Amino acid sequence: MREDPRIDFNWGFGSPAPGVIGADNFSVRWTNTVNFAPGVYRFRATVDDGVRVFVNERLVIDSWRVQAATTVESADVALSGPASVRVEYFEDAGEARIALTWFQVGAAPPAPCAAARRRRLDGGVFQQSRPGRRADAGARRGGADRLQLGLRFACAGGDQQ
Ligand SMILES: [Ca+2]
Repeated sequence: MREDPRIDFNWGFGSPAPGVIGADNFSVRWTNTVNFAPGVYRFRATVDDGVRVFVNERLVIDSWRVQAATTVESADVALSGPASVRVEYFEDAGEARIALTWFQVGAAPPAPCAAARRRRLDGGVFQQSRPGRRADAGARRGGADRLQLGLRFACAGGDQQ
């Protein structure tokens, strides 16, 4: 195990760990949790030979083959907050190289329940907070949280709060 600050290696005909790993026929797996600002991202890998990239366990780049240096890009991936990123790499023979970057290509898409949330806000979410269990909980935490309680309620069934 070792830590690399970034994935950007050009080992050429050499080994990633001389004396430990040979120059050919090896594989590497990097894992990390990355905190993404809400947005739409693309992942890009330049690789010789094969690479697979998983984001939140979803395969976003699949180029698992023997090949000369090739640049491959994922489709758009919507992310918000921490996401697991796993990169699997293998070298068959000859030159070895792997670089991974990602970049934002757009603003965050609306959450699944964002429209419902807006409707609820327009309709006066504060009226949801009449005396009762939820209102009591909100009152203890202050007005802002009372609004949040209403939002959570509005989004019940969605996968975002
Ligand atoms: Ca190679």
